[in-house]
Amino acid sequence: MGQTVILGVIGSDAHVVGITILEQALSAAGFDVKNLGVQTSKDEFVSAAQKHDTGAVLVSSLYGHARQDCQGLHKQLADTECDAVTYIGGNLSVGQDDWDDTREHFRELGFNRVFDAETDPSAVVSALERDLDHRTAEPETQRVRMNS
Ligand code: B12
Repeated sequence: MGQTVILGVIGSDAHVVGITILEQALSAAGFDVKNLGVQTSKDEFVSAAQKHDTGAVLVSSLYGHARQDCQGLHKQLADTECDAVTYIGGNLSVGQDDWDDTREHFRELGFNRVFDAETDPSAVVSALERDLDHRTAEPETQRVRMNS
């Protein structure tokens, strides 16, 4: 089993399709995904991160309230001495805000990486593999049958 990754949709947000796709992609890549589902509070992210001694906390938000919902999350994680990498992704602002400003805002909140709504799940897998130095199991060496 690979490293544990916590995944969930923060706040009152009920958009479930994105995290379902991410869960499938991350599980297929060998991560042990704990999907907290939609409408997950900050406290639930923090206690799940603590309980599973997770390598990464992945926060999803689609409905436009991410800025408010994520306030204080990193302080709560730090208070529990959680050193997981944190990513956020989805539709992170209301309307057509400038993406550079949006990314900068979430970096300032403490997120290690910020992903937009066009994110391909394979990009998330690659980033996590790099950040967690995640190594997928070596494929079994094929035995070569020697003909006598
Ligand atoms: C389907 C949908 C709904 C469904 C959700 C059904 C369900 N249970 O999932 C329903 C009808 C319930 C709904 C409700 C609402 N919705 Co809606 N919804 C959508 C819609 C059309 C598609 C979302 C979707 O499933 N996309 C497909 C998945 C695969 O993509 P994704 O979610 O974006 O996820 C990908 C990436 O974003 C990224 N990603 C996502 N999360 C994360 C996390 C991490 C860590 C990473 C790395 C990547 C990542 O990777 C995913 C895979 O590629 C979008 C518009 C759109 N085209 O995106 C609006 C949209 C998200 N909804 C919107 C709104 C406003 C609402 C409501 C507030 C409307 C209302 N007034 O009631 C409510 C909110 C209800 C709530 N409490 O959440 C707005 C948000 C606007 C904003 N942010 O500025 C959008 C953008 C529509 C719009 N253009 O206005 N919605």
